[in-house]
Amino acid sequence: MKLLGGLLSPFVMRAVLVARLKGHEIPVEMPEGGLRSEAYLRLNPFGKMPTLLDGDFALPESAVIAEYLDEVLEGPRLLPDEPRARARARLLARAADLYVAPALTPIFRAREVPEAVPAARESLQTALGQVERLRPAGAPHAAGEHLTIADATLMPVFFFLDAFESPFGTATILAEAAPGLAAWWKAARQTAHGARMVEEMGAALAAFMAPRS
Ligand SMILES: N[C@@H](CCC(=O)N[C@@H](CS)C(=O)NCC(=O)O)C(=O)O
Repeated sequence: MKLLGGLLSPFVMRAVLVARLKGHEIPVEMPEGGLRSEAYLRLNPFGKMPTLLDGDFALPESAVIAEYLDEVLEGPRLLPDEPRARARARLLARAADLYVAPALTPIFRAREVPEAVPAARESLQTALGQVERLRPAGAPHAAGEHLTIADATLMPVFFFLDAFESPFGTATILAEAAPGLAAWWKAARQTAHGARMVEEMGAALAAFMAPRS
């Protein structure tokens, strides 16, 4: 098995974390020829990362990859058996995909389109407040009592809230709009998997930001 993509992508890191939380390492590499090559588009017609390769089976879309890995890899289940707990884990992950991550995109692109940042900060505040309302108050993990795919989805997205605190105040928005989530993230980034992820994504972000000669 391998993942095509790079570790700076929160979508790639979601799949990596699902595997790690189940006790597995999946190698990650950029596709030869890039995301727009004919060869890659045959595996993933969206031209986005990640794509999971499992033998001759190519699977795009990180949310689907996360559930597939949960099913095929040995280890603790990250989608609970109980239907309501399973639905809540999926709901938190979906809210991150549909509302939180898109609010961060204009902040990531602030150098090109600075005028989009104020609206993005507002959308981020709204989205984080909405996700906070979906969580059981005081839950130790993203969606409740147990680690689920929601943790693997939210952790890489929240890396960027810390990374963009200066100059965009994104960690402050989290602390003010969603104090419960802020407490969850503070604990999550101190776990072994969280600290490793922060280090890897930090290195990837520094490389991405470095001036190219
Ligand atoms: N819905 C997709 C989103 C993947 C996505 O947007 N990946 C970005 C990196 S964070 C990407 O590949 N961007 C490259 C591009 O669009 O050219 C998933 O969950 O896998």
